Amino acid sequence: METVLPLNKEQVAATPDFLPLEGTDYVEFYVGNAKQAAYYYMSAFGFQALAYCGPETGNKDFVSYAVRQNKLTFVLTTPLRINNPIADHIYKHGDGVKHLALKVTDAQYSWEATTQRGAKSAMEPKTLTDEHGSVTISGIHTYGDTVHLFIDRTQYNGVFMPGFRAWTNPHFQPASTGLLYVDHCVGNVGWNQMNPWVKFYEDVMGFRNILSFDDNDISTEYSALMSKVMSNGNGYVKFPINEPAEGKKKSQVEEYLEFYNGEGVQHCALATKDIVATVRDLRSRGVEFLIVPNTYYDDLLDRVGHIDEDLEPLKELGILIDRDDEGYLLQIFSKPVEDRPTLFFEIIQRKGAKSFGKGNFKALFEALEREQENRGNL
Ligand code: TYF
Ligand code: FE
Repeated sequence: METVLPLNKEQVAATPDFLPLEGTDYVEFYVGNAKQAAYYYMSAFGFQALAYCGPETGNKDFVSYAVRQNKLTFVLTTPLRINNPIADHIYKHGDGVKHLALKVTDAQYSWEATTQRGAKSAMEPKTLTDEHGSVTISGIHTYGDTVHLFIDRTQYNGVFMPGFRAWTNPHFQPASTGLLYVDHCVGNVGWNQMNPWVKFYEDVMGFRNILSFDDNDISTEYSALMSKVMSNGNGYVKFPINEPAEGKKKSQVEEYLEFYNGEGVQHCALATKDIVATVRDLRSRGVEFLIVPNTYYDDLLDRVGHIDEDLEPLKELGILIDRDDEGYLLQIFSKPVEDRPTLFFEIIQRKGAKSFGKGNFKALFEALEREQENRGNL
């Protein structure tokens, strides 16, 4: 059963938020080839070159490219030598998300408040300085080898961060695809690990469980999972947590855990104001999406009622629609962006709805199972 646990405005106001977060600062991926990954996110997803660090900037062990589109910043990092933690991460997981960096106004306090509540430190607070000011960073471990960084850039006016130099290529400036910001990032955790991680986000980071899905909501014939959505106080940061559930065959979460060799980020949902234009653009640049059968659209309007968009383009592109009490949302899911069936992206446009597309789970997971089957992993 889907359970919505809304707190009213008074209850929210009465709950002191001990960890104020201003949103996602950036998402950092550890990848086998950062130069080519940066090119992929620029050419296929419409990011712009922003900043670079590597041997030329005094960094002997790894290279990072920061790319940006509106409020979205991705960092692609690759090791230059073996025997380094980035190389070990890639050896174990393949390409994937290492850092979900959160914007704060006090990285020292954020680290103290969370480690005092039981977080395992991943990085003690440190202040990096250059001619543009200073950035303070700290970090704590979350599920798997994933880390939350706290970034305070209130004293900084450079393009990204000390240690990086501005990076542009006047000859290659692909247009934006209209992606705006991170809507949510989902973690896949192991059997019976959802509730411990829910408790971690509650106790250590002051998040609330705003939505829960059990295996009856989220099971097709096979691809069962359970999920709880965690949100910070102001709702800018949302982390759903999935765990596998027993089904007829292998859960999609199990397939992920096997190929990622452990827990990690399953998908990041990227927001747009015009999903039809964004998805059409992404598709023409080579991004591949999961496709639902055309029959999905037969009774769609009976299910979701009136929507502002024409049905034809939604159908042509395979965009899914779902409604809740507050409005509706449009969403679509990419195929994995690596050869392993691990990380993928969701493109989402919210028109009032604050939910996560429960009405689409069946069609979506059946599409996913067809892919799983083609890979021989069902
Ligand atoms: O973020 C969510 O909860 C939705 C649901 O493979 C979802 O996007 C969960 C698992 C999945 C795709 C979507
Ligand atoms: Fe999602």
